[in-house]
Amino acid sequence: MTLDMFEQDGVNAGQSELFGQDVHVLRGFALPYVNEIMMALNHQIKPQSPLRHMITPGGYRMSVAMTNCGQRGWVTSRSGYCYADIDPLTQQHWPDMPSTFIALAQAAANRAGFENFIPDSCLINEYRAGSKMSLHQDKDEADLMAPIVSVSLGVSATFQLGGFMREEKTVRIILHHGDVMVWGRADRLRFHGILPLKSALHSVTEDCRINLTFRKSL
Ligand code: MD3
Ligand code: FE
Repeated sequence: MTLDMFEQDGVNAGQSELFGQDVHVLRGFALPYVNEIMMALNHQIKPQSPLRHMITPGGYRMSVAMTNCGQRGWVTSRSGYCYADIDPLTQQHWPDMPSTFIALAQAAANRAGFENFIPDSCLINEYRAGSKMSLHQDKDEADLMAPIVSVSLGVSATFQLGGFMREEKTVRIILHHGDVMVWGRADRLRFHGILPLKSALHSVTEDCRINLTFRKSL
């Protein structure tokens, strides 16, 4: 077990990096929101719609544990993936999207030049040592003009940003606690993934990485 370099959290806060035309990395942008996010996750969202390992259409158990909040949630099962109004685990609506989540997603989108972003879905991904997300495209959303905003919390991870075909070469971007990515327009359909998470500890999330992905699903 290594100690994630949490003493470095925020050293690059306020910096903004641009990859390609429309992939923005806003370093440390979420730091002011972390306490409220963790409170909402632990006391509101996870108790109501617990994290679970979903099954892919191919029959594999995802190594990332997931849940959602907001009007719709992204789900996968043997019968395919989709956005669903009802949590298949609880048979209830997903937990409400906390107002601080919406405020963070909108502020990040505005900073990256995407006005009027109103997410109706927030996917919550929990990575533990070894969890990964293979290269894929996000293309289950009806409106491919809307951006996507993703928030990284806890243990750092290596993000892979590829091209528009799986075979194209990828660049690696390390995402730290508090970093926010916003992408859309020309880069909306790029392949991307997360390399297997290293075993590490972080003062806020202990042994995991949490990613919030805000989308407009309809
Ligand atoms: C796509 N999650 O849930 S989001 C997902 O960190 C997912 O959990 C990852 O991919 C995670 O579908 C990464 C971040 C992301 C960032 C930049 C992109 C996806 C991107 C740029 C272009 C296309
Ligand atoms: Fe994705």
